[in-house]
Amino acid sequence: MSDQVTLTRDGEIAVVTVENPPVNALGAAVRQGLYKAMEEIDADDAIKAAIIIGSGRTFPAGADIREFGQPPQPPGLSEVCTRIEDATKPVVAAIHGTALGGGLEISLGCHYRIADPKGRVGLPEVLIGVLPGAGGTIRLPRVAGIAAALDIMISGRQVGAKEALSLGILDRLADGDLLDSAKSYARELVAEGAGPRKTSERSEGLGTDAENAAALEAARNGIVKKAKGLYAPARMVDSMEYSLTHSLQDASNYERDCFMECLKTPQQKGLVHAFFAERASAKVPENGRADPRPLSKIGVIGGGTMGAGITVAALNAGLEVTMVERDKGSIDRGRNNVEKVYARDVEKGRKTEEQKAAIMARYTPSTSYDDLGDADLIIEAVFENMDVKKEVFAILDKVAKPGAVLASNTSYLNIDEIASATSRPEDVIGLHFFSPANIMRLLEIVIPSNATDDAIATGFDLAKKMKKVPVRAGLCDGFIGNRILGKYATAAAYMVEDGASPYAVDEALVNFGYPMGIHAMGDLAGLDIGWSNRKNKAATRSNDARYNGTIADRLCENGWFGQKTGKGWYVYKEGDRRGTPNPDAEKIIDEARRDLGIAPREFTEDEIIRRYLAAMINEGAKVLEEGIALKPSDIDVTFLFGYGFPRYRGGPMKYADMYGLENVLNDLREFEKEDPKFWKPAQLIIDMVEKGESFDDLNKRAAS
Ligand code: T1G
Ligand code: NAD
Repeated sequence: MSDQVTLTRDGEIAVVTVENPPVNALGAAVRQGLYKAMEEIDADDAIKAAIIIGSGRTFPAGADIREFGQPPQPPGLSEVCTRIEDATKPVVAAIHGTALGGGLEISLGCHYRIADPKGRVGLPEVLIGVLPGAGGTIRLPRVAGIAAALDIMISGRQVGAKEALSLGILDRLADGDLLDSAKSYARELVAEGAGPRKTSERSEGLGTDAENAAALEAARNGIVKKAKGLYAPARMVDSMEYSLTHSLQDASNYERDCFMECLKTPQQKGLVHAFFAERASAKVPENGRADPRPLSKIGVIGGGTMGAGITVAALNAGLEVTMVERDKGSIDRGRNNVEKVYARDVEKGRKTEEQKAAIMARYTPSTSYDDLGDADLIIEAVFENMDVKKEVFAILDKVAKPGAVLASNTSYLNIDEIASATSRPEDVIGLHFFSPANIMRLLEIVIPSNATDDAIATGFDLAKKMKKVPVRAGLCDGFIGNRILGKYATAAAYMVEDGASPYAVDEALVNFGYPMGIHAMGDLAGLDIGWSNRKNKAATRSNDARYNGTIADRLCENGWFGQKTGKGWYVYKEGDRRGTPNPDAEKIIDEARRDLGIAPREFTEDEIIRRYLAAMINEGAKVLEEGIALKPSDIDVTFLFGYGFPRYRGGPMKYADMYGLENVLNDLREFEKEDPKFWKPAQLIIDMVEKGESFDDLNKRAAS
């Protein structure tokens, strides 16, 4: 066998166990071990049936993604699945945890499938830019039907065991211990004389030729269109269609070719990068050096937009929450902001009244800070005003228990100064959530100068409990996300002043893969937030930098703050969230250009994207130079989970590598001619181009 696959016998039943922690990925050694095990089983007459099972927390969760792009090592996964299917004795897959991708394909190669009721199955290859390449597009439709199979593949969703049973993917759910149940099932099959049952030769899931063709067409017109920008979904339909009229061998070869085509696409590289970047963001020095403090009770100060969202995220994580507001009216509003989230869940059948009541029982509204005496962590989300925040932290310093972690959700303010209002700055960190805080997965964990490792580790522990994607950010104006946003938003503002239509800028960004453009995003968040930020900074703004707010200020001076006022860059009818271009905004743009003495010029879509990304990447490099971000992939994760950057492009720093850092530098050099101050290339980019380095090289260095 191999050291990652063991074969044991329990009488006439063979048990093949995959042992490749943490998720039993189907790397070369596992494939070789499985293949050898099938050879041995077929050769041993004493064995009447076999079981394949995963050790530890899960059945194999897929091919080993780290092997992508490496020279292939035989046997291929498709070959292993067919070898299992060709076994001369019935083979049962015993599934627990997550049988995903190649893992589900292995189980479909088996003749029978039993699962732990809490188990899940899926083919999430689309999430990493490929398609099921080991028989999934051939075997799954034969048991589950074409429509269900394509829904599972193109959504990438995980299917619970009960649903998988009803879809015909599973044959049985285990009752009690999985291995024992699988052995009884295998013995039953032997007793019944039930031989091997090849999934590739089954057709229960399939309809008539006309029905199958209709389902494929529906997929092409429906879900494939929804998978905007992704290459793999259309190939999944092609491969499935091909398999209906060709032999298993020909269909497997065709599926393989489709898989190899996907492997060559840039979006596959972007998606795999995003997969590992997301998992690398919590690997920070502080977590390695200290354990988090206990965390079961938290306090939230402020029940507004952010305080309520943070409270819901904490309640969903099973924590107890005490929310403190200024007065009765405010806390009633705060409570209502929280309760209405769960009321909607009940309304939509996502929760029962009992579940809502049980959650709200862990929520305590209050107007007294004394009620925070036993909180392990307290998150402040009051007005974005330094004096108000320092006043709050001074009170927390008196009421919070020793060892409590004190955190601010400020978007821009200096957390060292906020912490200076306490006698325990070592317990103060920044926890920068994104709105809506119960939905957005990004959490910037901001590291002030005096914070201790265990206080920081507690922030990461909270992120894990809340299923947030944490990013460690150093202290500067706007941390990682808002600081870089400031630069590319400025580049967009300059383009509009110089002649670009804000709607053309938005269209270019949507074509690039964003869910919406920066002007539509501004209208959604509220243009007044940027306006007050510009006004706050007016006194300290340097005079030799070109101002970026002339047009946006004039929109706000008219009271046009976006969706909340029905008008901003776009005009919004009642209940309409998309909006149409605001003709009055276009008048204001023309006036502003005249007042600024600007002769408007054309901007191509390509130039709009080059400027937008150059500004983003350049500031990203400066954030790395200053150690505000420890590795480029953290910047990528920030923009993937907090700012709508298209996941298949991997994030701005990954995009820079794929676009070519030299090209980024050339763009910066070109734009620098018109505005040396704004477009001055980061020294890091200049040095990396000289050394022929990529941001991926920096990621690898940070991981070593
Ligand atoms: N390959 C390599 N490493 C993997 C891996 C994989 N498939 N899955 C997880 N890991 C690593 C991960 O990087 C992390 O490492 C650790 O395992 C724990 O993961 C032909 C080609 C299974 C639901 O897409 O969705 O099969 O950070 O932190 O939250 O058709 O991992 O500790 O060093 O995510 O409990 C299809 C991907 C592959 C599943 C567990 N399969 N994995 O989640 O733990 S393509 C997938 C997941 C394929 C065939 C094709 C999740 C999980 P480290 P984790 P988790
Ligand atoms: P908000 O105006 O919706 O809510 C602030 C709440 O704080 C109000 O309900 C107010 O009554 C309460 N409050 C004020 N002073 C208080 C005090 N002394 N004690 C107790 N409660 C007090 O504001 P918001 O949008 O929730 O923003 C809160 C913080 O989160 C700000 O620092 C903001 O910069 C930051 N933030 C906002 C967003 C966003 O998109 N809105 C995103 C990230 C961070």
